[in-house]
Amino acid sequence: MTFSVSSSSPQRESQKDKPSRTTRPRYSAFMSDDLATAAEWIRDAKAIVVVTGAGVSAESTIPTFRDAMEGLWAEFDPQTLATPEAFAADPEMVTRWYDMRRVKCAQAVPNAGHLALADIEKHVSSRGGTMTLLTQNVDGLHTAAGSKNVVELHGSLRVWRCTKTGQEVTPGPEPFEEFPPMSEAGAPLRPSVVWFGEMLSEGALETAFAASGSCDLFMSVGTSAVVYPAAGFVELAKRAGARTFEVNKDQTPTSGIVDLTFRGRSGEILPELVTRAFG
Ligand code: BJW
Repeated sequence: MTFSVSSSSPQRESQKDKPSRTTRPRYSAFMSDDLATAAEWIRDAKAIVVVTGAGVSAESTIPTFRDAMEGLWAEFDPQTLATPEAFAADPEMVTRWYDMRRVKCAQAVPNAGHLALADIEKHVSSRGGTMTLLTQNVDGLHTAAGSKNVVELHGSLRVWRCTKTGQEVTPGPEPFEEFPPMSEAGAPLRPSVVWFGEMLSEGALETAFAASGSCDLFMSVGTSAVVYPAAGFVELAKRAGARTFEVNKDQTPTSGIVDLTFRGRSGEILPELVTRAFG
């Protein structure tokens, strides 16, 4: 296991990419203290909010959003493809990209990070508390891992909808045969995800703002924290007095806001926190 923790100390950042010579955890006693602190926060919390991003699913072999451009797609910018304008200009290309990702997601299974978050929810609920999992991911893996109170902020890649009637369908796991795929009403189907410039669902927004503004612990996990409104929830929680921490392989804009940053893989750090919190 190779991870480090920082409470906004730049020196500790420099340990980030050092190779580990042994299988022993690399964190020092001080770092271990921070893990113990975060575990205590989890154990004590009555209302937890977690915002997750593509990094949580990276260990389930799903490329992160900004790394999703492999092979034939390497020359494209994901931020340009994930727009209504790109779909209008070239529905074939955009739906081919989404279908490739859809099929990959259908084959993926939850990893230790997803399972740890589901575990935390179970423990918190059993003590009468709440946990709200705000995910930017469209892969459905949190629900597959057993998380119950999941808000899919950016929609779902499993669900597609008719661009004429709005009717939703859940296609089988095999690749589409035509691009764009057509609905029963004879119009192109599009993935039921939220593209740049589109509004998140009103219900998702209401839940996310209310939960972030009233939680006592906020965790940001595996997100580059550059896409709004999701990137803003941590500040809302912090202003409302919540304890905050981040789990990410790399530094993000959130790193400078939170009380603690754990630098490493969510599939390693989250299970470690669960073990320390609940045994
Ligand atoms: C690991 C790891 C491991 C790797 N362990 N970590 C305020 C200010 C400025 C702009 C705006 C604003 N409010 C709204 C906007 C506009 C826009 C926006 O935010 N633009 C920014 C780019 C500046 N937002 C919107 O348009 C939103 N709509 C909206 O607000 O409507 C009203 C409005 C419109 C216009 C103007 C103003 C208001 C909609 C946003 C929808 C985003 N949709 C996407 C696509 C979904 C479908 C799809 O998947 O294709 O959602 S974009 C993309 O980014 C996707 C992701 O959910 C999202 C976040 O990415 P994420 O998950 O963080 O992934 P990565 O790849 O970026 O990062 C992975 C991270 O994991 C990295 O940090 C790694 O280090 C880490 N990692 N392995 C732990 N093992």
